[in-house]
Amino acid sequence: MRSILLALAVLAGLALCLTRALPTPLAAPAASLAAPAATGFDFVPASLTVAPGGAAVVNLRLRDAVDLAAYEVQLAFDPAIIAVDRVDRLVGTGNPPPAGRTWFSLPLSADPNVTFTPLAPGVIAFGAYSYGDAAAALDGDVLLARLTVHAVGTGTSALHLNTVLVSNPDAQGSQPPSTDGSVTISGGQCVTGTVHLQSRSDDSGATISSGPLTTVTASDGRFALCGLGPGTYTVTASHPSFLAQSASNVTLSGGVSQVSLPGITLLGGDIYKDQANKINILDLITIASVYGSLAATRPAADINGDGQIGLTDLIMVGANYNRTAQVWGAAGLAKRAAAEDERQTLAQKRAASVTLAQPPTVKAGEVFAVQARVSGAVGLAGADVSLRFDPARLESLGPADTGDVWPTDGVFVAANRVDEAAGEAHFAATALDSRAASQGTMLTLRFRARREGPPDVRLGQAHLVDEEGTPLLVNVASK
Ligand SMILES: [Ca+2]
Repeated sequence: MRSILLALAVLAGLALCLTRALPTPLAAPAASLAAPAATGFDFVPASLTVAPGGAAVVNLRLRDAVDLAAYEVQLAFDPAIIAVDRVDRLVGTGNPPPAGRTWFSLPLSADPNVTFTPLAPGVIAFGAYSYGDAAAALDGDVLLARLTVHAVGTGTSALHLNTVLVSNPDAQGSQPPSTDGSVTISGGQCVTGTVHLQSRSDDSGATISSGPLTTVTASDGRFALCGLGPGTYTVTASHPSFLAQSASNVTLSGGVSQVSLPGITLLGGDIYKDQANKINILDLITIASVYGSLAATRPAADINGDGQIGLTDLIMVGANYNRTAQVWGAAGLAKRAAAEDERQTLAQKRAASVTLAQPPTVKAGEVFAVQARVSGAVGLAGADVSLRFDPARLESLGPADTGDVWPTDGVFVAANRVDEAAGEAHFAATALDSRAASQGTMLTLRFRARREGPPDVRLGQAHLVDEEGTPLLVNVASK
């Protein structure tokens, strides 16, 4: 029975998917079905003000959802006043994501920039669906999506849902009411500045907020938080994968149109948002659990935004380990950036060498070790190394031991696996809030020879990075 219900739920998702491009209202639910109830859709914040040319984010919410497994809406707005840049799914992406169901965005697209379906000027469709354990469908107030909009004119545009449809896991649909939101484009006083995101080349998507006002950074990190009146404000810059920074006592006096804050860099690695507001063991465990996956598995874990959860992301957590949310423009950051420039220059000048140390030949039954060593790795903070061996020739005696290049009690191993059948060992580690030594042993693997001869273990790949995730140049020698 469960499998039939699952199939129905998947079909419901597909049906939503197929109807998404049609500008006609979505199929009405069958009246005889016991539809899931919900108080209705609304926008959070309900209204917001954006400066001319500025951008902002607003969330779509479903209040008092019951067994929510899918939804789709058509949103209407005034295209002379605002444009919608993207719609990011929030439902099913919590920290941690809800267990038991897998959520997908509608429209389904391999292109991460396709986040909604344009139906007409000022009308778009989007949604999400899920499959999995029916008991894990969502209840209560659910944030469904984050809309990024930017100003194209002035005035007030309503955010109005033309049509809505929600479904439970049994494909029973309903059409809860909705409350309009609004976006006003107007002048007023502004706080401006630049927020960079550590390890990212694109600084867009950081949220700048003060009280009910929010905006987001452009790709060069610039923002203008407008619509403020004279007064004293706290301004906070935040991002799902980064430590927030806050400036208190930002004062706007009458007659001043704009106050500029110093440029800042948010530190990456705060993937698992908890009360601690600190990069800690929860972040390390989170990234280890999805290490090597595509970003879609856990979007917040793709700190540098390259679509993969890899060494650069791991190193952000390691390098910023134990750091907490910061005061805006904390003095240490500027120094860190200057030191980083110097280190990068050094790293580019000198290539590190990675070598494997192994006996030239072994006897059948002999137990021996193979070490992956590094030298000349100035600024080394993390490594992702794979070794290959012939499983017909060698039997692995287990995952790697961590070598002496890592700080004592200051290393976290995110991946340490041996695939005996494939003849591959994979190891990834980061130093915690410190650097590794520039030379030493990264890892040691032990084998038992199945027959006499050279063990012939080879280096598959060796990626080394510094504390900023910048790759070190690596020369590889196989012996
Ligand atoms: Ca990444």
